[in-house]
Amino acid sequence: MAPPVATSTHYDDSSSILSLKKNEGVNNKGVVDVLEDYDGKYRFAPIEEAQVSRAMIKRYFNSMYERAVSDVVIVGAGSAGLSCAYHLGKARPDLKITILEANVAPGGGAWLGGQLMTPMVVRKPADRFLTELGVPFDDEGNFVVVKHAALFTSTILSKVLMMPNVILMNATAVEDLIIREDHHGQQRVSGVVTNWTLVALNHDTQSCMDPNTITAPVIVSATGHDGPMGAFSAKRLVSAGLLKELGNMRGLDMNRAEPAIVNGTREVTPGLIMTGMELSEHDGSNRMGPTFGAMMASGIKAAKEAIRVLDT
Ligand code: 48N
Repeated sequence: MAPPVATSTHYDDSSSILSLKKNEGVNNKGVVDVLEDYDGKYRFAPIEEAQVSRAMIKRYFNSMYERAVSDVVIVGAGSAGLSCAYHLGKARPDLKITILEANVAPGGGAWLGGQLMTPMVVRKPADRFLTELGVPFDDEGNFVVVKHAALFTSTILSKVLMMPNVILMNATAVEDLIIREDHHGQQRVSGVVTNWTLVALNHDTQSCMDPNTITAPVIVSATGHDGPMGAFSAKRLVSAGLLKELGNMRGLDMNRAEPAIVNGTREVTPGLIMTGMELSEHDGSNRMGPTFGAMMASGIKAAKEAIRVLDT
């Protein structure tokens, strides 16, 4: 008996498949018949569960398909990664920028100031970035204070997510780097290996769950210092033999740490730009503790470096 022939599935959202009659819930003026009445008569437009599922599936998996080849991948949506995405997305609206964030909640360590206290300190001149974003602050002379760190993070997150050329894939971990020889015979980072974070955290509880990939000419790594997934690329460069050893983050010294991170932001290996606190693990620079100006300025510098690398 001949094997069954696979039929291509054409998804048709017409009401013929769904139980809803076409235009059900539309009144005689062609307007969806809803009622925003908080006295017990609130009425939504009707919907089918399948419409909700398909609305999400179509958009998410279209973006996965489309971003399998990106122009810039930013690993980590903390203050450095988001500052990079903002500056890059604004300066180069032609670029397909894909942010990968292991946590469900992006933002990294920038939801709080220090020791769970909420105000965020930013040393001048990084306050100019806050002004550009429209984040209000108290001016204390050499530094400014944002009343709640979440005000900075939610503002930059909303601006980045509103950029048409930037997409964020949260709950998505980078598990490895794609490293191959370029036409000069040089080892070059050319993409990332990805998996759902919950899968990445459970590899030894299941049989093999292979990853996915995203290729791009430039990867910006902003995975922060220590922690379960922190300093990911720095550690991977060591195990791949592209970095002799980790510099390991040194003790707290605000005045040394912040300029070192900003000025050290660079393409640490062909195709990979490193920014934010991950650099302190790569280079062995000091930590700065609860001041965030260097993360913003380092992210902006990483964006400028990405444009330089793309344009060479
Ligand atoms: O906020 P972080 O950890 O990193 P940065 O560099 O953006 O900002 C650092 C800053 O919050 C500080 O640490 C402050 C200034 N303190 C300094 C100090 O002295 O202590 O964001 C990194 C993001 C996080 O959201 C991680 O979940 C994510 O990167 N991440 C990853 N995402 C995808 N794949 C991975 N492998 C991965 N590893 C980390």
